[in-house]
Amino acid sequence: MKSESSHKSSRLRQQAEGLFPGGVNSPVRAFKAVGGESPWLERASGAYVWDVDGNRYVDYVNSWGALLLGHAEPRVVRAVQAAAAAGLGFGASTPLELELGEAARRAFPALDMLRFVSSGTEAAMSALRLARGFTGRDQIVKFEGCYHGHADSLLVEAGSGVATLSLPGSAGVPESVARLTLALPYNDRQALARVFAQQGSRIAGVIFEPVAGNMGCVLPDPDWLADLRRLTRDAGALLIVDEVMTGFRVAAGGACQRYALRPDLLVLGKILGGGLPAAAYGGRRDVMQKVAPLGPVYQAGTLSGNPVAMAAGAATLRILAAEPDLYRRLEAAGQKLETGLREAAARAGAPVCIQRVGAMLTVFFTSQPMVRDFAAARACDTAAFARFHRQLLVQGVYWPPSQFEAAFISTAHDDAEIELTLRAARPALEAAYSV
Ligand code: HOZ
Repeated sequence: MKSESSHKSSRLRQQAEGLFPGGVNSPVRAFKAVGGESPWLERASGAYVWDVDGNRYVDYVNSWGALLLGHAEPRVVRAVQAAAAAGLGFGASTPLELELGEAARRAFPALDMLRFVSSGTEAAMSALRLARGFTGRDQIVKFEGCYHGHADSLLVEAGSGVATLSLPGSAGVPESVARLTLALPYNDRQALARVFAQQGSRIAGVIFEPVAGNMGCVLPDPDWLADLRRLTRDAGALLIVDEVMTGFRVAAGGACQRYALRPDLLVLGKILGGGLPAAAYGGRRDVMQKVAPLGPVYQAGTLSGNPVAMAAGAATLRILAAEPDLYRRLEAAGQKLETGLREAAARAGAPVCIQRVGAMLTVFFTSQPMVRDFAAARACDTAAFARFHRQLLVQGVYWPPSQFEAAFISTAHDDAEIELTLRAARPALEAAYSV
């Protein structure tokens, strides 16, 4: 149980409110959707984070999924220290880029070539520009509730913070830009077929999360995945798989491996950077050869391939490659958490729908048997989720502060942490529906 102290956190929050919009540098962490006060964190180790008031929490945010090996993994930290000591950045090529690039390509055979950037937003935005530059077409298709960062074209019917704050999109995105993005319901084969029948020849690319994590964890229908590949290929449009969340998480080779997907372009981030800001886009050689300086599609970045971030990513991928048993352990931990949460919900009489792929999971507060799309996710009882979240936090469990985000398990989440979570979950599930 966490102590009642939140004195320093409160003081910092007040100071931050005058400095940062909403007191934060990214919206979901303001806890607007769950209420209560967000703890200010100052250190972390393994499965735990500590706030500035000395309270400890089992962490299921894990830097929004970036930390598959848990916080401050010693081998990753050592690699970062060595790289930092050798120079924080050069704005020039370094051998570490090759090491991480080759490791990414081994995991994702669809990556004939890739380009490093600094964030998932940048990677997805660049992949779209490339799809448009390669095909000479303007129209993009995305799916409601999927989130691909905050580039203008992608803030249409988006998940994550946009869904958390119940926004239809974002102010500042010109209507003329938004009109070039078609948002279809996730998993809807008819809607997809209709759009391709009507305007397939105008579509540059289709971008999607192969397991959605930004409307909560929503699994793909295998037939829909097959349609995506077939329809894009037949129409000469590019299939862009956004594996920022799922890459290296749902399998060593991400959702591409798990669902046998062969995209034209792939977007990676989070685990790729081992906890530091690194992301990438890549894919078919003929497409990537259009990127500057080889081709006419321009994209650049001072911090792209930053050696400290490359070192963190390379150390992480080295560990993943050396420990193939790691995904079996993650699956077992995910299974234990899911089963325990189901039992706790049944005992508490709390109607929930729990969806999981490997080490990512969401507890949807709904009596629907399955959440297949954004409409179903949005129909969940977000007030019940908020009560669940607040109770978990009081008991020392830091769950993602939105119904529309996935919880992430790391290899540092052992039996002790899962059991602590399940002990906290029982009263939290009871509290969820007791008003
Ligand atoms: N969009 C990220 C989660 N899917 C970050 C959320 C935040 O920190 O506000």
